[in-house]
Amino acid sequence: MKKVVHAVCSHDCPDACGILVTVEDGRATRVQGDPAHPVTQGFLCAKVTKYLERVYSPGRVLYPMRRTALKGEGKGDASDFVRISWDEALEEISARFKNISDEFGPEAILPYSYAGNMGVLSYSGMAHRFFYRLGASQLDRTICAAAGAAGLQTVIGRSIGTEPQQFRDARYIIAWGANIHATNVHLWPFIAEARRKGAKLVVIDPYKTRTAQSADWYLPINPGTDVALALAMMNVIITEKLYDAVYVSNYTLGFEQLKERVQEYPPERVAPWTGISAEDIRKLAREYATVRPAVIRVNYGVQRSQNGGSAMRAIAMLPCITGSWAEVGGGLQLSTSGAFYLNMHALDRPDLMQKSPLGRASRVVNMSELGKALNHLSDPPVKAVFVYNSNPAVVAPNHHDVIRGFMRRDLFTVVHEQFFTDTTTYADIVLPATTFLEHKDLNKAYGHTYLQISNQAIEPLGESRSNTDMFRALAIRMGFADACFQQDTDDVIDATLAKTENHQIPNGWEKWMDGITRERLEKEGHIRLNLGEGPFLPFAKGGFATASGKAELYSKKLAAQGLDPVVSFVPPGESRLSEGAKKFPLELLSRKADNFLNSTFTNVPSIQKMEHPELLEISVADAQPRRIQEGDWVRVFNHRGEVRLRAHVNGAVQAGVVAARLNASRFAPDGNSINVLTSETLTDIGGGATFYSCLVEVEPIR
Ligand SMILES: Nc1nc2c(c(=O)[nH]1)N[C@H]1C(S)=C(S)[C@@H](COP(=O)(O)OP(=O)(O)OC[C@H]3O[C@@H](n4cnc5c(=O)[nH]c(N)nc54)[C@H](O)[C@@H]3O)O[C@H]1N2
Ligand SMILES: Nc1nc2c(c(=O)[nH]1)N[C@H]1C(S)=C(S)[C@@H](COP(=O)(O)OP(=O)(O)OC[C@H]3O[C@@H](n4cnc5c(=O)[nH]c(N)nc54)[C@H](O)[C@@H]3O)O[C@H]1N2
Ligand code: SF4
Ligand SMILES: [Mo]
Repeated sequence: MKKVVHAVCSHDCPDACGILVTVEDGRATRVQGDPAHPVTQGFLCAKVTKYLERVYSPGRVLYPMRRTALKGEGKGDASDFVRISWDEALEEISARFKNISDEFGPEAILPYSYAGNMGVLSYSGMAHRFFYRLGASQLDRTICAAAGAAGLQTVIGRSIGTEPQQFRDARYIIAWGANIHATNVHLWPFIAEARRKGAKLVVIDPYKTRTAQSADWYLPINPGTDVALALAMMNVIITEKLYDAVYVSNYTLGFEQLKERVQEYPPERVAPWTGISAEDIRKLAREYATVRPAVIRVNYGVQRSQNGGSAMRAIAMLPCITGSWAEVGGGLQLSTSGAFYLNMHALDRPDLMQKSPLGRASRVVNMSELGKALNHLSDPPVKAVFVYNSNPAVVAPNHHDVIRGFMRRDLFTVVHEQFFTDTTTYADIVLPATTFLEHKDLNKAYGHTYLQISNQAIEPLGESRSNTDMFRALAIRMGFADACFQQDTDDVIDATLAKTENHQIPNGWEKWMDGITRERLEKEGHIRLNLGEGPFLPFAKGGFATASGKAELYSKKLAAQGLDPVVSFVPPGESRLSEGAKKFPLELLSRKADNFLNSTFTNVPSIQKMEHPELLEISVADAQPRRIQEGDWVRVFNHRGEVRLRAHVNGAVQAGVVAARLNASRFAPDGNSINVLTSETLTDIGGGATFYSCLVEVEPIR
C-alpha cells in the first residue's frame, strides 16, 4: 500500500518546511518538500533531502538501555548498555527520582532540553507539565536566542517581524549576522526575486559566508561591534535628517534621548572598532534610509556576543526611526515565533508547579551555565539530569566543566535520544525517541507565519516513543493523578489551539488564531495565521507590543534593571578590545556548519562527506607570523582548554579572527567539542550564551 503523508521538519531551523512523505507498505520511501507551502515551496535543504538515511540509520537507539560500561568510557554505542524493558526503565527512573526528591528535594532534579525537536508538543507540553508537577529545577532555555529576543522585545515588544514573502518587494536588503544560504535557505528565493527587480543585498558578517560571496556589497565587521555600527548609522540618519519625523513622533518613545546618545558615535569614532570605514558607514546609512523599501534580516549571529542584547536592541531601532515598518517589503525580521498565539498555559500547565520544600518556587537554572550547575550548585546539588531534545556534551559552553559534571559518579543521568551521542556517553539510562516521521505534532515556525500539522507517517522504529508519550508514561508511573497526564496527542493539540484566556494579548492580535482548528490543519496541512488580507504590516501605525505601545528607544524597563535605557557600545569583555587579547589575541567564531544542524546530522555518512569540521579558518596575516601553512595541524587554545584542528588559509575571515565549525565531539580529531574554548559568561541583556565572544591563540603542532 502506498500513501503520501503531510509532515513538517521539526529541526531547529526558521524554515519549518512542509514535507510530503511517501510511505509504501509501512516504510517511508521518499521525503520531498511540499510544493503547496507558500514559503518553503517544495524544496528541502541538503540535510533533510537525505532524511531517510537518518531515520533508518543502523545507529538509531531502538530500545531502553541501562549502562554497563563506565561513564565516559566504552565505545559510545549500544555495546556500552544492556537492553531493558520500558517497564524496567520507567520503574528505575521513577524510583531514583523519588529517592532524590525525598533526600534532597525535587529541585535536585534538572531537566535539560532545547530545540532538537521544535514541534510544539515535542518541545514542551507533556515534558513541561511533568517537571512543573515534579517541582524540579526549571531550566531557563537561553542557549540560542535569549539575548536577541530580549533585545528585540525591549524595542518592539514581541518577536514578530516581516514575513519572508515580503522580501520580494524590498529594494534594499541587509543580511545582518544572517547566514541565509545555510541557516534560512527558504528566504533566498524571495531575495533572489527582489534582486532580479533591482534590489541590493548587503551582508554584514565577520565571516565571508556563501551569502556574503553572492552579495552586492559585503561588509566584514569585527565580531561584537554591531552595536557601534548601528549607533553610527543612526548618527548619520538623524544628523542628515533622513529619518521619518512623522513616524518617529507618532510611534516611538525616547527619540530625543537617542538623538543625544548617537552624538557619541560619529562614523569616524566607530570605524576602528568595527573595521568598517567611516565612508562605508555613511554610505550604508544613507542607502538604508533612502533606498526604499529597505528590510533587515537579522539573525542570531549578532547576539552570541557579550553585548548581544544591546546589539539587537540597536539594530531594531533602525526601522523604527526610518518608518520602514509602514512599507510593504520593509521592516525587520529576527523571528516570527511571537505571532503564534497558542494557548501556552493549556499546553505547559505552569499552574502545576510545586513549591519546593524550601517554600519557594523552584529555582531556575540557566542552560548556558550547565557546567556551573553540575559542579557548583549546592542548594540542593543537582543529583539527576533528564536530557531530551539536546546534546549538551557538544553544544554547551565551557565543555570541560560540563563533562566533569556529567562524569560525577553520584549523578543520575537519563537521556531520551534518537541516536547514541556524546551525551549518551554519560547516561545511566538511554530511552529511544521517535523522529518526526514517527509521531504527530503541531508546528509553528520562527521564520514564517504558517501553522502546520505534522502527521505520523510511519510506526515508531523499535520501541521508540515520542517525547509526549514518554513523559506521559513517566508521569503516570510517578503517580501523578492530574487529568492532563491522561491527554493524548490530539487532546493536547486541541487544548493548545483553544482560545487563550490566561494572558492579555495586545491590539486584538488574538484574532490571528481565529478559525484555525485541528480539523482544518489535518485537511490543509498548513494555514497562514489570520493576519488579515494582503501584506502583514503589524507596526504600520505603531501598535507595538511594549508597555507604552510605542517603539521604545528609551526603555523604562531596562532603566529599572539598572541597565542603559537607551543603548551604548560596551566592547565584549572577551574581545580584541579587551585586556585578555594580550595573551590570546585572536577572536574565535565557533560557527554552525552549513551542512549539519548544530550536532545533529554529524553522524549521517553522506552528510559527513559534505563538511570539513576539522578545519580552523585563518587569515594569511595571522597564519604567516605563526609559521602556519595550509593543512598544518594547529593547537587552538585559551585558559579553558585546547583543541586540535587543521589550518585552512582561505580568506573567509579577516586578520584577528579565526573560525571553526560546531561538530560532535566523537567525530572531532581529538575527541573534543569546540566548546572546550567557549565560556559560560552571559550576555548583557537576556542571560544568553556568548559563543562568539571567545579569545584564543593558535600555534602549529610540529
Ligand atoms: N545548516 C544549518 N542551519 C541551521 C543551524 C545549523 O547548525 N546548520 N542551526 C539552527 C539554529 S539553532 C539557529 S539559532 C539558526 C541560526 O542562524 P544564524 O543566526 O544565521 O546562524 P549563526 O551561524 O549563529 O550566525 C549567523 C552569522 O553571524 C555571523 N556572526 C558571528 N558573530 C557576529 C557578529 O558579531 N556580528 C555580525 N554581524 N555577525 C556575526 C556568523 O559568522 C554567521 O555567519 O540557524 C538554524 N539553522
Ligand atoms: N560553539 C557553538 N556552540 C553552540 C552554537 C554555536 O553556534 N557554536 N549554537 C548554539 C545554539 S544556537 C543552539 S540552538 C544549541 C543547539 O543545541 P541542541 O538543541 O542540543 O542541538 P543539537 O546538537 O542539534 O541536538 C539536538 C538533539 O536532539 C535530538 N532529538 C531530535 N528530535 C528529538 C525528539 O523528538 N526527542 C528527543 N528526545 N530528542 C530529539 C537529536 O537527535 C539531537 O541529538 O547549540 C548551541 N551551541
Ligand atoms: S532543516 Fe530547515 S531547511 Fe532543512 S528541511 Fe528542515 S526546516 Fe527545511
Ligand atoms: Mo539556535
